[in-house]
Amino acid sequence: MSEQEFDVAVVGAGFAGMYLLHRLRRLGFNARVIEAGSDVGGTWYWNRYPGARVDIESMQYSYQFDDDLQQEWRWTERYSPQPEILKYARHVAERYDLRRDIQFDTRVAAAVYDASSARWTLEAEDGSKITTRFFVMATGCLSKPNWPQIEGMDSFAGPTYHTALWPHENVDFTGKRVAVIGTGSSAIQSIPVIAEDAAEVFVFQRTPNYAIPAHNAPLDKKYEKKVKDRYADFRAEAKQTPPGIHGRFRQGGALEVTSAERKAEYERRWANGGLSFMGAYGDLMFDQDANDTAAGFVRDKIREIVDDPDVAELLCPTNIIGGKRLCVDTNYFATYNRDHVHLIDVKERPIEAITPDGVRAHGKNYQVDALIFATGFDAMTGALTAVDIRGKGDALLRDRWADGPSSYLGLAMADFPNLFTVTGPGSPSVFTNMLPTIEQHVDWIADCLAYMKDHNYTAIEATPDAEAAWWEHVQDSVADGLKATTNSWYLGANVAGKARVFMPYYGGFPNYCRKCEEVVADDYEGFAFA
Ligand code: NA7
Repeated sequence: MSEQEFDVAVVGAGFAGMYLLHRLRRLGFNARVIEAGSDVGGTWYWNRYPGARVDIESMQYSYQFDDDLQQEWRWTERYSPQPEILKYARHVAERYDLRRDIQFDTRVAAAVYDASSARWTLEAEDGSKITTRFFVMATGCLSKPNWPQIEGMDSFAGPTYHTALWPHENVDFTGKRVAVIGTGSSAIQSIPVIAEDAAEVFVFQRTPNYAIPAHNAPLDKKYEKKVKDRYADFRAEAKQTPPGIHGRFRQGGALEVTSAERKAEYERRWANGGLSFMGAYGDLMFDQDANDTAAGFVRDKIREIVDDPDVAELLCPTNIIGGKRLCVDTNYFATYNRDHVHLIDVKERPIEAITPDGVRAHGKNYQVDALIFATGFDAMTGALTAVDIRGKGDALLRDRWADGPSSYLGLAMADFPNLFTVTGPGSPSVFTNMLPTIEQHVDWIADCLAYMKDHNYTAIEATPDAEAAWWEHVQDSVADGLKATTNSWYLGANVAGKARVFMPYYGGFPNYCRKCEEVVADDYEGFAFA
């Protein structure tokens, strides 16, 4: 980074950083985006593993801030593959001439607040620095890869991959023996594609996952036209649903109907595919018996699809459905009917070691030519605590969050003035369609900075009371239901040593937006200006 001064520094050139830059420029701010990768795209820049695809329908997983953009852009598939989403991000960068204010290949290592000047100094890993009045971490919820702690981790002699750090060049598994560790969404998307070429695939499964078929297909042109003819209304309707996704969400209880009616409803949703499966009944995440009906339906589907009954049982999840993020698959379960795809259960007896030529489990060395970690992320907080962020009185964010994060609206933290987070812990983020959520956050932050400019304020900070009250509300939002009963990355349970605190806000997108609007209407209630 060159030694320059900016009004706003934004870390991350994913969809959040890109839109924020666009908004800030229009408001006349001198802004700089700093990005570790070599191009825009964030999640879609890094996660290039075979089969990577969004689990929200393409017509909804895009920006809506510019109607010309959303009318012009043509998606080709119902669920966009990673290369097409990256192409879209690049198109946006070019359309709004964003790259000239983005510094690529630069990873921010530290940020220090100086109270006397009310400015931040950001330092990159290469030692270069910039100073800025405002500092926004637009670093994403799932961006810090999680590597497991397994004996001999670095001993494998062949190529090692992480799904979240996939190489840019084509990786050819033709004729190779491949081990995949993990069975989350990334593994579920990539295993069927890898199995197309590989000679043998060994999947090491700790926890089986529920997956609903995507039924991906070329985007129906008639549907595209129908949506585009009323895109604004379509988007507005989506924002009224808890996840901010247009779809059918029913209010009734699963046990209020006969078992035949329930089965028919699940069959319709299975045939339609995707995440809307969980919208079948309003109590699936609140009532154990209701949840059991949906979970049992999916388990029966797995038993129908998978030929070998023992393998099918191993693939059947026993935890609640929806406790972990539901996966959306293409041929995942059927892939285990192929003779060269092997499932190794490592739940009771964990992987013993990574060896120079494979993976040792159950006392056996599974020899492979390539090793893939599909082991997820240090979610929600990982990218924020990876930077040495020091606020007032030298408060270090990483230490502050040692027992779990706390934030006002997922936007700002007490003692860290002029720092904003986009989709931070305490916001609905990962429970929603990320694109509209990102736009809502960015608009809120941009409007706030414009307000400060108008009022000649130089510093803003969340008050400790407002932050504590919001965080209590975030915890209350999951207190009654089943959501927090599963060991998931929402709880930090997937990272060794991480505090178990529920991080995203489960109160729904409409309630969250209302709260953000009320805060503004109330002269930024819960924030102190200087
Ligand atoms: P996930 O969903 O966090 O999945 C990671 C997987 O890796 C999961 O099955 C883990 O099992 C497994 N894992 C982690 N450590 C180990 C060890 N030591 N041994 C065996 N298995 C292990 O990450 P993804 O990248 O698939 O998806 C993340 C999100 O991206 C997803 O929710 C979508 O929103 C998109 P575990 O379940 O912890 O027992």
